Amino acid sequence: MTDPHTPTREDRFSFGLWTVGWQGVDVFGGAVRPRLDPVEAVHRLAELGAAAVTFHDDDLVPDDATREQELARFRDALAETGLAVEMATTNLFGHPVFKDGGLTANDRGVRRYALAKVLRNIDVAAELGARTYVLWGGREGAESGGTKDVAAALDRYRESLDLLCAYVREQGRDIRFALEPKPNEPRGDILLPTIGHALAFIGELEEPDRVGLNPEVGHEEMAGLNYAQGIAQALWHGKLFHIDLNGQHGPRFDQDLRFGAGNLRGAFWTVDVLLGAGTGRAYDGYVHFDYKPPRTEDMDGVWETARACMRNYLVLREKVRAFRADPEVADALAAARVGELAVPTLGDGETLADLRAETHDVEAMAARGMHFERLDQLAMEHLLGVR
Ligand code: DIG
Ligand code: MN
Ligand code: MN
Repeated sequence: MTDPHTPTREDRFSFGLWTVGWQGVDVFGGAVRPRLDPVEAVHRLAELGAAAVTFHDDDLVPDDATREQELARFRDALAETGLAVEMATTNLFGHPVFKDGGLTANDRGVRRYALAKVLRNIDVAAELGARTYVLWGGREGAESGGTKDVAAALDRYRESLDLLCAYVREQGRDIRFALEPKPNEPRGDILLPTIGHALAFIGELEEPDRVGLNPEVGHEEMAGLNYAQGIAQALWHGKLFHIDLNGQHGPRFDQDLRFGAGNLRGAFWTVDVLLGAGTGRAYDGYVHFDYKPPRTEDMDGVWETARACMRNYLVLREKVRAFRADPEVADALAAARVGELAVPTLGDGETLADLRAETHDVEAMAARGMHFERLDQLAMEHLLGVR
C-alpha cells in the first residue's frame, strides 16, 4: 500500500526555485551549499511529487549573457517533467541598487529601473503560463522616520500597481497580482506590513479586482498575528490569490522553516481554513512553499525538507478532515454554538425598533458557558493523533 502522505500532482504542491536553491547564506555567514541549477530543481521537485515551481527573475535568468539559453533549458525541463510555472515574482531586494527599495525608492531612477525589471519578468511569466505575479516589497520601507514620506511612497506603490495592471490588461493577459506583506527584515519597517495594511491599500487602486494577497505564515507571525485568521479574512474579501507556507516560532527574525516545523497548532488551523472545512469558503490555488532549508543541511537535507513540507501538509490535511468528520466534534461545535454565528443578528422583516423592544435576561446569558475548551481539546487530540 502506498504511503497515504505521498504527494501527487493533484495536491498541487508548488515550490519557489529560491527555496531548495537557498545556499544557506545568513547575516553572519556565507554560502554552505553550491548554487542549484534550476533545471535540476525542476527534475528533483517533480520526482518528489510537486506540481509546479515559481521563481524570481534572478533565480532563473540572473545574467543577460545566458538568458535565452537558460530559458530554453528551463522550458525543456518543464516539458520533460510536466511541471507548471504557476507564479513568478521579481527580485527587487538583492542587488545594492535596491538598498532603499525599488518601487518606492526615494531615487526616481531606481524606481524607473525597478518598474522596468518587473515588466520584463512579467513577460517571461506570461510566456511560461504563470497566472499570479507576486510583489514582495522586502526593501520598501525605512529605518528612520524622516527618510521615507509614507504617503508619497504609497502614491508611488499605487502608481506602479496601476501601471502594471494596465500593462497586463492591455496585453490581454490573464495575470493577477498578489502583494506579500511582511512587517520588517530586511528593512527596519516595511511598507504594507500585514494582511490588513495590504487589503486597505488594494482598495485605493484603479483595478482592485486584479490585485490580491500572497500572505506568508512567518510574516504574519513575526507581527504577532494569527495567520489562519488573516487568510480567513483574505478569503472573506476574495483576495487570497496565493500563499507562502512555511514555519515560524513567533515574533523573531524570519525563520522560513519548513511548513509545520514552527507553530504546529497554527499550521493545523491554517490547513483547516485553506480547506474551507468549517466555512465552505476554500482556497483554490496552489499549495506553495516559501521556506529556506537551514544552513545545517547538505543537498540531501534540502530534498528532505522539501519532501517534509508536502508530507506535513498531507498529514495535517488528513487530521483536519478527521476532526471535521468526528461526530463528537459536531456535538462540540453545536454546544459552542459556532453555527449560530452564521445566523443574521436581525431577523427577516424585523426592524431595529423590534430589536430594541426585546427584553434580555443579561445575567442568564452571562452565566452561560461557551464549551470552547472541549472543542479545542478535541482538535488538539486529533493533532496529537489520539483520536
Ligand atoms: C520572501 O518571503 C518573499 C520573496 O522570497 C519573494 O519575493 C516572495 C515570493 O513568494 N516571498
Ligand atoms: Mn519569509
Ligand atoms: Mn514569501
